[in-house]
Formats: sequence, C-alpha cells, structure tokens
Amino acid sequence: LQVEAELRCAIETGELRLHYQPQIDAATGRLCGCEALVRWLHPVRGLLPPDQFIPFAEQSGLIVPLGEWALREACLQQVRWRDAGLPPLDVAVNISALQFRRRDFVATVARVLAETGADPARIELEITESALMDATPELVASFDQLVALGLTLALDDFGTGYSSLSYLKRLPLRRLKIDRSFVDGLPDNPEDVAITSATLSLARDLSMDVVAEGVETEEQRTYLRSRGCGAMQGYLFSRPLGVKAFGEWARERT
Ligand code: G
Ligand code: G
Ligand code: MN
Ligand code: NA
Repeated sequence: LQVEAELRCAIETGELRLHYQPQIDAATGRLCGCEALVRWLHPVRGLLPPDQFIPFAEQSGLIVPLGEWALREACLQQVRWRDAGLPPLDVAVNISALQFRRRDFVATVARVLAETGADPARIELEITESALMDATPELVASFDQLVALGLTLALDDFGTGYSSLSYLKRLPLRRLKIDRSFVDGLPDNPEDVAITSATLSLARDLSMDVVAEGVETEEQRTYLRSRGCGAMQGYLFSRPLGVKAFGEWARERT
C-alpha cells in the first residue's frame, strides 16, 4: 500500500522517465524506430526498472494514469526529435489490458495525439496477448477506431500468452513481436527455430510485419534476417537508453 501511495505521487510529481530501445531495420541495418520503456527515478532507491513497480501499478489500477503519462511523454518526445531534426522514427508504447478495456481509451488516445501534435502514423501501441483473451465486439470496435486514428497496433510477447490465434483474423494488428524467450535459443535450439520460422511464415501470409526482441548475438541476427524478419531489437544493438544517450546513438548511425 505504501508503494501504491508512493507511485501515485511519483506519477504526479514527475519521477517517471521513459527510456527508448532502438529498433533496427533488418535489411538495411538502420535505426527504424524504438520502444518506450518506463523507469521510476526514485528519490531514495535510484532508477527502478519496470518489474519493480508495473505489477503494483496493474494491481492498483495506477497503470491507467501511468500508461496515459507514458503515451503522452512518448508523443511529446517524438515531436521533440522531429523539431531537433532527427529522421522520423516510429515510437512504440506498451499499453496494459486495463487501459484497453476502458470505455474512454480511444478518446484518451485521440486527445493525447491532438494535444501533443504527434504523428499517429509513427506511434505504435503494443498490446499483449493476455489483453485479447476475450476479445469482445466492443474491443474489436475500439481497435478499428485506433487504426482509423492512424495508429499502428502491434502484438507484444507473441506466443507466450493463452489466446487463440483467431484474434489475428479479427483484429487489425500490423506487427507481431517475437518474444525474446524464442529468440534466446536461435539458431541452434530446434524448438526455438520451429516456433520462430512458423511465426515468420504466419506473419508473411497474413501480411504482418515482425519485430524480433532480445536479439543478443550476431548469429541470431543473421538467422532472423535470412528468414525474412523485418526488424530487430536487443542488446546486440543497444539497451534501452535515456533521451540524451538515445539521441547520441541515433546521430552516430544516420
Ligand atoms: O525495460 P524492461 O525490459 O525492464 O521492461 C520490462 C517490461 O515492463 C516490458 O516488457 C513491458 O512489458 C513493461 N513495461 C515497460 N514500460 C511499460 C509501460 O509504459 N506500460 C506498460 N503497461 N508496461 C511497460
Ligand atoms: O515490452 P517488453 O516486456 O517485451 O520489454 C522488453 C524488455 O526486454 C525490456 O525490459 C528490455 O530492457 C528487455 N530487453 C531488451 N533487449 C533485451 C535483450 O537483448 N536481452 C534481454 N535479456 N533483455 C532485453
Ligand atoms: Mn513491449
Ligand atoms: Na515483449
């Protein structure tokens, strides 16, 4: 309960930060986008990773204001980068199931886009399979409305949840993110190879793009590129970086 009160306060007083992990175009090797990942700059405990507070945020419902803050901040950052003359970047933001399920979610997103002036075509919302467990007609409708706003929808942690594949048919998802637990064993582990190549082929047949997460080795990169994976993210390229470090990283590579 103490953490909850502290986190509520942190959102209001501006102790949260976004770090950005580069995403690389597999064909060209160039920076094509980034994923925004929240951190808590705690006055006593230092920079806290999300696994130390996102679970509390989910339990308490604070993930709703936290998630809105993250979306707004990512949109503002995209505008700052644009104003600073960086080449246009896709920015992906993680959205919790609790956020998606709120009746006012689409209106909130529309308001944040309007207030920040961000380019919706370059904002991607990442949702996890668990958020789609019971994709009601209302949920499907709100996905269509988000696409109508110009946003891209991506499915995070693909293959790790309990959902059926039918949501791929019903929902306007543009990208699949291959979970790093499957990238880990590439290219030697036969199960990881089977799951990854099946995912890539499924995505190709459904005209979806794929991002592989947790790419750490040259061998993983070579394998994924040879199998037609469009984009990659992982420590091989960069850890998530603060705004300043990300800007320097990006400038060195364009
Ligand atoms: O940065 P790190 O790899 O520690 O992130 C761990 C996980 O925390 C991410 O995979 C993501 O699921 C979650 N996470 C990070 N930032 C956000 C956020 O802004 N909103 C939500 N809902 N989850 C986030
Ligand atoms: O949204 P998601 O939960 O997938 O967030 C990605 C998480 O994975 C972040 O917490 C990020 O710090 C972490 N991560 C990113 N790249 C790598 C990597 O190459 N290896 C490992 N082990 N973790 C990574
Ligand atoms: Mn993610
Ligand atoms: Na993920």
